[in-house]
Amino acid sequence: MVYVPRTTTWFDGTVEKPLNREPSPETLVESFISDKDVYDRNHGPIPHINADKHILYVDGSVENPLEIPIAYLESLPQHSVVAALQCAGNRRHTMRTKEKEVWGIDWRNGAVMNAEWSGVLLSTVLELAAPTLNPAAGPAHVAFSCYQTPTQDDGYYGGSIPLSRALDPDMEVLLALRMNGRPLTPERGYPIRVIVPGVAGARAVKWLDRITVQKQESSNAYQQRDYKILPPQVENKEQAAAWWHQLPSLLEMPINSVIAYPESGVEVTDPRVSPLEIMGYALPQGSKGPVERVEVSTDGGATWKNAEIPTPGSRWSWVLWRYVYTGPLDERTTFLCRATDRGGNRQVAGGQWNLRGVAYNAYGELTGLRVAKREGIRPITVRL
Ligand SMILES: Nc1nc2c(c(=O)[nH]1)N[C@H]1C(S)=C(S)[C@@H](COP(=O)(O)O)O[C@H]1N2
Ligand SMILES: [Mo]
Repeated sequence: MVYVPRTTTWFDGTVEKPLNREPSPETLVESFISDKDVYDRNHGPIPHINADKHILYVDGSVENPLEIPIAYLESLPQHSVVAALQCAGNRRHTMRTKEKEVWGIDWRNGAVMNAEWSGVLLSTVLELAAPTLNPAAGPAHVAFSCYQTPTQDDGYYGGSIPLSRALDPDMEVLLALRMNGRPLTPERGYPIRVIVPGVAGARAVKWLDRITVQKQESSNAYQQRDYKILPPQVENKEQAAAWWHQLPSLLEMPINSVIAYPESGVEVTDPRVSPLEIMGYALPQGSKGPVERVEVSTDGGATWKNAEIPTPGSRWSWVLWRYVYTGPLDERTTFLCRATDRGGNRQVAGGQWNLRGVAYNAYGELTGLRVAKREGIRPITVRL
């Protein structure tokens, strides 16, 4: 095994208290491209890396193991993709409150961002390394590892995806050096992170040290014993222990949409006096984007009306949407939303409860609005 030097100059946070936060609902749906204020999801401290010293190792079942400096990656053909990055635990708060207690960070709707990522296609680097495994002939995976810091559940952070996806340029798996045209920040994985469009954020390994072609999935805890949909009868960690190895790792994320703003329970002006503008985002299923339609129902899902999608989405992006309501309103009025993507996937009513609270995609919901005596919350200005 290669020795991977630690290129961190200093760490932000600790293994015990990593940085985990999400933007406010207003900020979340402020613009189609998310920029400064985005969610942070960490299982350990944030390394601040010296990119001049950083080497990306490519090894395992390859003809040519590689040791690639960041500067060399900059010299390879660059590729850009607009893609959403979403934590598998996004919306966990809704699953917990609508269904039953779950175990994990209490993410609301904000563990997702949409950005333009640029760098080198993973398929380009794998071609240079020449994998000796044939995905058509048997199990084959590409594992991504970051050894800069231990994590809460393992000695490092890692994840993997099938080799077939990694080799397919059409899947646009990226070794990202930039976000929205600028070098990644330390929080986003500087100097290099993986972006796997359509796939749970857990595989988007930040501060990437090593890419390994191998028969098995990554042996890291976050591939093996987390980020999986446990069956509904599993209700505690002890029961989960017997299940992890039998279940598939989360890969593609499901079709989804939420109402982000306003939030349930706030005061608004009577919509008959001043139209109520509700807005949210919608995400396609895996590679089946873009989201082509978002609908809103005010009668429990009996009838649906189209929301407006001011900026059309792309294959891997989210869309932001808006719906203007001018009808009567009381605390029981409930708005539901559902998305449909190009592949024909449409969100359904119920979310599948699971102990880890991952991949929740029940209809988005807004309820409990109260008509303000004077003036309700002010509409926000959005650049859709
Ligand atoms: N090295 C490393 N990469 C990581 C993680 C981590 O803790 N360490 N967290 C993963 C998870 S679970 C998610 S959802 C995304 C979050 O990326 P962000 O912090 O840029 O939002 O990074 C992934 N990559
Ligand atoms: Mo995540």
